[in-house]
Amino acid sequence: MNKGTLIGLIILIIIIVGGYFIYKNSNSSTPNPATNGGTSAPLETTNPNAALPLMATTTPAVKEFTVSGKNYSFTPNTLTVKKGDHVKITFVDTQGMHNFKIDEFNALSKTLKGGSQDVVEFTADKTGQFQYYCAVGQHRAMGMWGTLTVTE
Ligand SMILES: [Cu+2]
Repeated sequence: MNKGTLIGLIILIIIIVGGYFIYKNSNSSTPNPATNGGTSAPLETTNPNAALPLMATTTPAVKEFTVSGKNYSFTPNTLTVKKGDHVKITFVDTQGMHNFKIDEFNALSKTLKGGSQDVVEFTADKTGQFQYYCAVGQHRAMGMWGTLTVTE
């Protein structure tokens, strides 16, 4: 092997190695546009969040009911409100000694004699079905209860 072929071989190696790095760099640069596209995607997910404040602007409504009680039932025995409603119930006792109670909302009227009434107020801050009942004696077990449904 003479000097001429050795230099030629070195030049050839330089061209091959240099060509490899140029090829590799051009390859590794192609994923960059994809990652740029990926970083812009999370910006689009902020748009659904922008709609949430609109839903939160609904003003709490006042729902008023009159519920009458006698031995041993409530009329009506079902009430339905929406979550967040302020509920105002006028409990009218038409016969016997009764009250109106909902444990989950800490709602309790005075214990009344027939012919009197009391107002119970609370905010329906959770969804579900809740029992309202008379807490006097065994009246609840005797059927003096109803169902308050709080919807979303
Ligand atoms: Cu009762």
